[in-house]
Amino acid sequence: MDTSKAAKKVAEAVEETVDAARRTLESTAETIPGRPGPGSPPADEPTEPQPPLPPKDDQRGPATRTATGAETGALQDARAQQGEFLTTSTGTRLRDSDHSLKAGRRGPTLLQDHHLREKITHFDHERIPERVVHARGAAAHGVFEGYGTAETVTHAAFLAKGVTTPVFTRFSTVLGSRGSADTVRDTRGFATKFYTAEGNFDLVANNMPVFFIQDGIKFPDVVHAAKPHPDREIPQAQSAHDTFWDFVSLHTEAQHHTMWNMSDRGIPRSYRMMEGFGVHTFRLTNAEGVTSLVKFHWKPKLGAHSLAWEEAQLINGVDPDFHRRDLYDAIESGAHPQWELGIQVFPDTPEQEFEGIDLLDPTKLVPEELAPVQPIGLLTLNANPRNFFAEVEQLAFHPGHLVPGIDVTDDPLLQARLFSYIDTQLSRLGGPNFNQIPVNRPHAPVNDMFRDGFHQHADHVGVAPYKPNSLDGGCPFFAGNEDNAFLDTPVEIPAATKVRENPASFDDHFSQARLFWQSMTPVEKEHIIRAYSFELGKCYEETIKARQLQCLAQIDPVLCSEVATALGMPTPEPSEPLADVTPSAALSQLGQTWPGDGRMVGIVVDDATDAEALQEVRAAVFAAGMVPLVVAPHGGEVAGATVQRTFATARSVEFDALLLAASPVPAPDALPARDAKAGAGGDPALDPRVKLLVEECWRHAKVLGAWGDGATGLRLAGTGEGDVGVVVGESGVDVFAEVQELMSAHRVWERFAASVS
Ligand code: HDE
Repeated sequence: MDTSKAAKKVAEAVEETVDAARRTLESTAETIPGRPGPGSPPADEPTEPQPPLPPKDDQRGPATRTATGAETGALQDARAQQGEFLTTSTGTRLRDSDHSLKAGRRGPTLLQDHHLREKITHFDHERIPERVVHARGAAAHGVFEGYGTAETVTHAAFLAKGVTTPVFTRFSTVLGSRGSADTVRDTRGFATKFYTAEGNFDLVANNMPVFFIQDGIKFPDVVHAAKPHPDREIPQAQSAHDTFWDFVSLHTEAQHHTMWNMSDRGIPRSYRMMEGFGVHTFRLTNAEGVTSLVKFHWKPKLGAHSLAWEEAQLINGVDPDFHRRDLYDAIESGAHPQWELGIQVFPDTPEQEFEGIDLLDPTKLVPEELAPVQPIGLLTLNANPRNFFAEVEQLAFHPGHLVPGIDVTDDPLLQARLFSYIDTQLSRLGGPNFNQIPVNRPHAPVNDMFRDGFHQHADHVGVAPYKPNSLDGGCPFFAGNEDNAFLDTPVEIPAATKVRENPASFDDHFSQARLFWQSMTPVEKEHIIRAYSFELGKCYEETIKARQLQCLAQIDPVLCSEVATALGMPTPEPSEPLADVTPSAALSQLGQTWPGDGRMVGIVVDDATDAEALQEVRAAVFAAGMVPLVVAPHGGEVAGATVQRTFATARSVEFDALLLAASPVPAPDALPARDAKAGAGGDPALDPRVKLLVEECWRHAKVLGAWGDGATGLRLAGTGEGDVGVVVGESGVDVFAEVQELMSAHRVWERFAASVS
């Protein structure tokens, strides 16, 4: 029997079950994000040819522009596959792609099999080099609207009031390979390409406002130290290893950024819940030609929030794609994430300092209390990509993609970046024409005189791609001020001697690390102590730990002694007096309330759960802009709803809050041999996996709620009414209303006891 006959038999056998399952799915699950295609598939292989299915509603591709920026008027799917039939890459229809051309059924394959050769050759070359850093990431399309408030400092057209600009934003980790886990402790990238009418502007930012090094020439060093060891190529995507701590303890300018990585900022809850920082100081020019120095900030409408460390570690195993999924699911479910773009503005003085802070030193931030962040526009991410490789992998940023009104400064870190980003695309994207890849194409007319090269998509005309020329009528012409040309701001450089040296102000390596520590709340300080203790505890060499402890002594005695105790090492004394700093409350992530858009709420049910009540709660969760995930003893349909997770497949880390509508007795698969999470059992009245869900949610300071039999479930799991962050009531809808309110603080912070102040 050949495979298609075998497949047919399988399809017939499952037809009935599939039909029933599909009916349930369609009735109850259509608003749960994550469906792989625009519709449910039939049980057997379709037999009638049809054009390619459209993408899902939440997806969009890059604008259909030419390689030179012209609007084509083509439909979005113009670049997608065409026609009803399988073809070669040159459009010839094929009747078979499963069998190679052979000399007889059992004979050798013939060299003349052009289709086999084309298919295998293309496959052999499908991979391109991953990004040398920031290899792991996810991106989404969106729109940016200017508030007009930046007009006093810049004439950049896209920042003018009411101007909307299409954007594509990519978030990333720094250290891991392309397939590494999302929730590792690391800095995150936050890079946005604005397709403005004046050319592309790339704001290539991070979720931390400072960087490890002050001069870009050291970038290969810090990256080599932080990446896996070159001999055994471990550990993947993390800083908890000797080479990282060797570098940052010897190279003390890295201590401030390291402190951010060890704080909760290193393990964000979601890409949607991260701040973004341009890090460097930029120079803006307004319509009158007056310049200002600024730092860019992204402020998430959902607030900046983090995972608990244990939660992050569990997620890396349970769902290594957690941040990707979160972003895509949120956009698919209509919870479009938003950030305000803001600037801190400083006078452009020859010293390039503000309140004694050197604005050219990328290891320093300017506290918001000294220079408030002024909102200048709103970013909304509203569509997922349609093709990850075409859009996200081939996306190429460059801090030198600037538009009139925005210029760089002499920050020596930024200066090296201005070289690096174009250079890296040459090997990653295979040649100099990467800006012609659809996702990188500007929406402004392109009239460069770059010609030829690998993968040239433009069909340039004319005979004189040089200047000056007369054969092409002197075209293209230079633009002047009145034509909105980009101006390299004429900044005066004082008479200087060529040196390989830093300004003296760059020698302060500890004061802002101390400022950050002093600005944290007690619970955030506990997390920092734990992170240093964990990471240094993973180092092999005592010398490296001792050296880093000496750095911590320079930052804070409590931090240093707590970490030293955890490492079982003596607490060193600081070698210099500690800096006298004023804390910045804006650096803490606690203390406010935020919307819960796109958060996941687990609802534990069993076969006795009241279907109507469950339906009401699900509706209330949807109405709150969140996603209800039904967790049941078995898959299929329970209490009239489609089950998204079973006790075997669920893990607490997927949920922001947990509701119990039932107190399920152990399900038949609650056997340690079948599901190790079932452990040694426990109370025979409650499924041990449900107990684990409750315990972990409690431990990670998540809100718990219960009604009806659920109250018994909570009690059997060791908590209940009266406990902090636990809501028990008569009706599910009322319970959820209270749960939602508690969730707005992100966590039940009171559950985390702090021993430091
Ligand atoms: Fe990058 N960085 N970087 N970087 N960076 C890259 O460019 C580099 C730095 C940042 O989603 C690379 O296309 C140097 C600071 C982001 O595609 C590369 C230096 C900040 C991304 C590169 C820095 C960043 C990158 C790797 C020190 C925050 C991901 C692949 C002088 C302001 C962009 C690529 C994306 C990517 C070089 C330091 C942010 C090699 C030499 C500081 C968000 O060109």
